[in-house]
Amino acid sequence: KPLIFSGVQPTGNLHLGNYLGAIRKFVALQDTNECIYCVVDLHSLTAQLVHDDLQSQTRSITAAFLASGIDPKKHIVFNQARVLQHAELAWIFNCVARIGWMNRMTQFKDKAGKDRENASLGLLAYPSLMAADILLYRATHVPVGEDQKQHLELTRDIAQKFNNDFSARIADLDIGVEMQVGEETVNGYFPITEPIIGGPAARIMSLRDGSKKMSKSDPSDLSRINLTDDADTISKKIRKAKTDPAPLPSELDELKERPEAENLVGIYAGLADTTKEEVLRQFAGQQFSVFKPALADLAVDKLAPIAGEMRRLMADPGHIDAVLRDGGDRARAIAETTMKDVRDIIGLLGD
Ligand code: AQP
Repeated sequence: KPLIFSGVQPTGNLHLGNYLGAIRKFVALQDTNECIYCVVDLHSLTAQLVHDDLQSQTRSITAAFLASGIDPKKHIVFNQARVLQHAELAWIFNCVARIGWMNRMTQFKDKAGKDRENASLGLLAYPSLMAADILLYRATHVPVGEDQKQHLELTRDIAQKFNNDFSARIADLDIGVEMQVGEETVNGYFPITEPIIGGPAARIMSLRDGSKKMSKSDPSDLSRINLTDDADTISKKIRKAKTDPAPLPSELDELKERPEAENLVGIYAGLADTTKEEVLRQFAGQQFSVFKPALADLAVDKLAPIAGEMRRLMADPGHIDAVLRDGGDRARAIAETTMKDVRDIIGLLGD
């Protein structure tokens, strides 16, 4: 049975990339699947240990989940730090994964920059914790933006190595499940999780530079549209977004050398829930002086209700905390069942 898991870090204001690349998919998947959505606060310590307002940022991401339409009664919404088993399984995965695997991660290289020796050990081990988040619930599918593809591949490698290394023990305990790995049918404990990536908004780029992804940590606020921006700010940022003087073409191929233009078309398609091709059919031959105001209207239309609902929810932090506490209790029950098996498989004495 499919089980969906995904997480978002409380590292700053959520932006349109987080919304279109991840949160909107979370909402769409909840109608037909069991879902677990997590505010991954432990992950946020990897790049920066001391935060001014981690608690409020954790609540704000939760508010964004709820305001976007995630139902915390039907599904599980919680913050990672409440369920200690995430850290426990991450430690075990640190011992499954190889340093070479971590060293190859492009996110680590980007975030550590030139001074790698000074990056936190947590930043290097980030994908182990991410694998633990997912596999603790034996999740089968993970909706994420394209930037997380490599980490998801590593999660699959960790699951496969664990299943292999402990295959005899898993068979002895009779707690494995049959699964298809490539051509082979194998018996394993952890599923080989599938990423859900794709659509026109899998990688939204900065509004100032079409070669950089839209990111919470970009120093320029003009580079991103925050979920909490008001209508004037959204319109201003789209008006100032970098473009080129040519009108929009009718074929997607013709946008290949125009990353900023393609990005705006992708944003429009993501917000309108359509394809880039369809957007070009509608706007072919139009100048940005026509397209940008249409995009701004659409963005305000879609985002203003979410921002309003987030404000309403943030005025009652007690309610948000209650949602996280309830979700944490339900997540912990599943997580502990997995950890009992994992301790047994490895041979760690526990209760
Ligand atoms: N630009 C993007 N386009 C599409 N999807 C994106 N995501 C992030 N940026 C884009 C997806 O949002 C989810 C949550 O991201 P995260 O906060 O856990 O981590 P991140 O990828 O590190 O996000 P940021 O905004 O870029 O933060 P910083 O600046 O702190 O690194 C993930 O599914 C991600 O793919």
